[in-house]
This record gives sequence, C-alpha cells and structure tokens, in this order.
Amino acid sequence: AAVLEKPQVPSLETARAFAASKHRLFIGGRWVEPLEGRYFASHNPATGNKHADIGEAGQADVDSAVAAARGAMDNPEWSEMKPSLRARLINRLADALEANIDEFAALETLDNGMPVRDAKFFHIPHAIESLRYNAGWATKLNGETIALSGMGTWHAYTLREPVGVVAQIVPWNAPLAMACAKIAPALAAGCAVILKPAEETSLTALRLAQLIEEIGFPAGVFNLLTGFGEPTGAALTAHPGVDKVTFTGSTAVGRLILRAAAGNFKRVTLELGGKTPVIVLPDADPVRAIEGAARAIFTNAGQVCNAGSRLFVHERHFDQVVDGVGKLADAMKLGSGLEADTQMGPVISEVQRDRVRGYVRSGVSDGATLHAGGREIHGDGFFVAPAVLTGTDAEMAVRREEIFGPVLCAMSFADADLDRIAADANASDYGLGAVVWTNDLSTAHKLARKLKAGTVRVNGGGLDPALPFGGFKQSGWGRENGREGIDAYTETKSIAIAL
Ligand code: TXE
Repeated sequence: AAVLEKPQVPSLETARAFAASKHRLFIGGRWVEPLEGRYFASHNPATGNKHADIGEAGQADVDSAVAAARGAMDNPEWSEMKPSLRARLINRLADALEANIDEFAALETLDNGMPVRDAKFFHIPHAIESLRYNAGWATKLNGETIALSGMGTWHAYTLREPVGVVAQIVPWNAPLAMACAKIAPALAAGCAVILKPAEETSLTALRLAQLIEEIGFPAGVFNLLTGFGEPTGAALTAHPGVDKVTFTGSTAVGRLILRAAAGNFKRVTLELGGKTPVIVLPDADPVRAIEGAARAIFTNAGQVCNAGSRLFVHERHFDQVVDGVGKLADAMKLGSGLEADTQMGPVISEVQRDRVRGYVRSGVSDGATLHAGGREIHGDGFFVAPAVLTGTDAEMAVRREEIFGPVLCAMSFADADLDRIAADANASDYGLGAVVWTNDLSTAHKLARKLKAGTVRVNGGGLDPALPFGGFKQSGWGRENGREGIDAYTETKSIAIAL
C-alpha cells in the first residue's frame, strides 16, 4: 500500500512532535525516568517506522507507583475530598480532552492506525463521555438503610467506600477510550489509579497524564506506568499493595491475572475476548443487515472485542447478505488512517498481521471457501485485507478462536426455531456480545433472552458509558460501565448500631 500521510489532518504536526518527545513515567504527580533507565520503541503501524521512545517501568517503578497511589489514598486531600469536587476535577479533564480533541485524534491514529475520522468522532468522544458520565456518579454513591429482624432496635446502613489502589491494564485496540472508561469510575469512586497502557499504544495515555497534571488532581491519585505485559503488567497484578486489577485484553492473560491476583485476593474485573454472533432472521431488512454486519466486523480492522465475527443468515437472505458484505469487503479502501478516504487502517503490528493472515489460510486449508476479500497486500505498514469465509464448520479454528482481524465466517440456517438458532450462536467459549437483525418485536425479545452474551444488540446499536458491558463465560468477570461499573470500584461496608 502506498502510504501518503497528508498533513491536512488538524494538529498532526503537534501530535508528531509529541510522539517524538521523550516519554517518561508519571508517578506521584511527577514525570520520572524509569529507574532502570530503559526505553522501548513504539511504531506507527501504517508505515512500520519507529515514532516514539517510551519509558519502560520495572519492578522498582511499580513499587514506587504503588507507594504513591497508597499515599494518595492516605492523604485527606483525596480521601476526604467532597464528591462534588471529585466530579468537578473529572469534568475538567473531560473539558480539557475536548479542547484538544484534534491532537488526541491525530495521536491515536499515528499510534494505533485507525482512521482519524473514527478517532475524532467515536474513540475520543467516547473517552470524554465516560469521564462525564462517571463524574455524575461521584455524588450519588449512596448506601442504604436496612431494616434488621434481630432482637433489639437497630439503625443499620451501608457505606460505599473506594476499593483503594487500582491497577488498570488496557489493550491497544481502543487505547484512550478504554483507558478513560476505566479511569473515570475509579476516580469518581475515590480510588487511586495506576494505568498501564499497552506497549503498542502509549501515546494518548501519556498526553492524558499531562492534562491530569495540569488540572490538579492531588499527587499520586493518577500514575502512569508504560511498559510491557512482562514485567510491568505482571508486577502490578502480583503486587500486594494493589487492591484491585481491572484488565481488558486476551483471555490467556486474563487467566494469568486471576492467578496473580489470588496472592492478596485482589478484586478483579476482566473484559476478555469474544466471538460475537450476528444473526439475520428471515423477517429482517437485508439491506440494513448488510451494512450492519459489515460494520460489526470491519470497524477498527476487526480489532474489537465484540466484533461480529460469526454471521448466521437465514437462507432466504443468505446469498444477498453474504454477497453484499463481500462486495463491501472487496471495495474497502485500505490505507493510512490519516488519509481522508481511508475506510480501514492497518492492524496494530506485524505479529497481528501475520496472525490474521494465518487464520485466513488455516480456514481455507481446513476446507472453507474464501468468498470475498483476503487479497494479499504488499508494502510497508501492517495491512490485512478484509475477508469473508463460507463453508466453515463449528470445529474450525476460524469459527472457535478470536481472530481480532477483519475476518468474517458466514453461515446459513434454514430453521425458524429460536432454540436451535440460539444454540448455534451460543456454541462458543466466549459470551461477550450478540447481534440480532429482525423486525419482529416478540422474536427480538425472545431470542435476546436465549443468547448467552453480556450485551445483545438488536438492529445495530452502540456502546454507551451508561450500559453495563462485559462477558458471560470466558469473556470475562464483572461488568464495566453503568452503575455496576462504578460499584465495582467500591467496597460495601455495613454498619449496625444498637439503639
Ligand atoms: O493481548 P494481551 P495482545 C486478544 C486478541 C488479540 C490477542 C493478543 O485476540 O489478537 O488478544 O493481543 C498486558 N500481566 N485481545 O497480545 O497480551 C499488555 O501489556 C499483566 C482482545 O496484545 O492480553 C497489554 O497492556 N498484563 C482484547 C494488555 O495486557 C499483561 C484486546 C493486553 O495485552 C500481561 C487486546 C501479564 N502477564 C487483545 N501480559 C479485547 N478484549 O478487546 C500482557 N499484558
């Protein structure tokens, strides 16, 4: 792919200059050198070129960040701060992000590869909305008064207290949106945060830390440790001074985190992989379903935890829908996210590119048909063409495993029996999302109840900071977003007073 990076993207030069600056760690309200003095290279996935040097936190930096966060929890300036003031600080951060939205969008595109339009109109606004939504909860974290039945007269009530020092480990597919979706409820609940961005995409988190510094949160409330899963992430999850870990990433690392967290029984929230089914029922509008199914798998080059990677279409619409999605795949304009007409950017890395291509090849060698797309792309940058596979069976790796790329498996069904449809859709170790296309209200509700998924979307629909998000089965533990999302950053304390 010829990658031309046209400079008409607003704030691109500012973002490039920021990327090129030296990136240290943010601990206890100060920018510090990693104690072992190590830096690692970060690459622009559209070109494969190095564009940033990022500090690598080691065990001693983790110790120091945990001490700083603990210090913040012990500091009345934070622990006794009025909830309305916490809310105001978080809202100020949202305002600062909004004021710098072009720079953040350009940075996200340089670092992750996504089309800058997606960064500016979806990812950064989602980050802003997460902050604003959760700021609202800071003043509403109330307990309950509870009637007791024992002997005597009691006044019993609950308090919701911050869980304490929280390590937040995020992946590279939606770097800032995911970071803010985690930071916002933690800060609103009064916790102290240590954020570890993915090693592939540290830049927007680093810039965010600058805004946090300017806004004036007390020192140690927010700390940023850049680095790899090993040793930085692993050291955080094993640290006895960390009270809670929240993680979004692979199911394999989710398992490691659970084991590491067992040491001091950290509270754990996990948002892991998915293999979301998209079900097109016979009464659905096939034209809308084509657009929806294509968006569900091709957005962010398929690097989305609830990407709609298994498409089940009733035989009445199968040819039309699969041809339609295939045509969109074939016509998709791949390129640098900085190009105005780019529809799909690169995937995050060479490893990921080879992984996704390997899945397409394995599907074909297992007997599937490459119905559309899948063309080889040569040249710089980590590009993978979107692909639509037909003729797969439920045992194939392409049907069972999370590919995390723009690869769709399309299947037809003849049945009108919702139990059978649900059984096929539920035939997965994952249970993060499901999508249903239908115009029948009763069918929509009935099928939604039968699907084993944390989120069921009917006829499209999006992600919202108010809507709980998380998975059944091996897609995770707990929920983020909504009331449940912020409750997960609190401990419930029961107080009973004999009157
Ligand atoms: O994920 P990892 P990777 C899936 C997706 C993708 C695959 C591999 O299928 O192809 O995972 O991606 C940190 N202790 N998802 O390797 O390793 C790491 O530094 C603590 C789905 O990038 O899970 C990064 O910050 N932390 C997913 C984060 O975990 C560790 C999004 C995610 O990296 C660690 C990303 C350790 N031992 C990948 N090892 C989704 N659900 O959206 C790594 N990390």
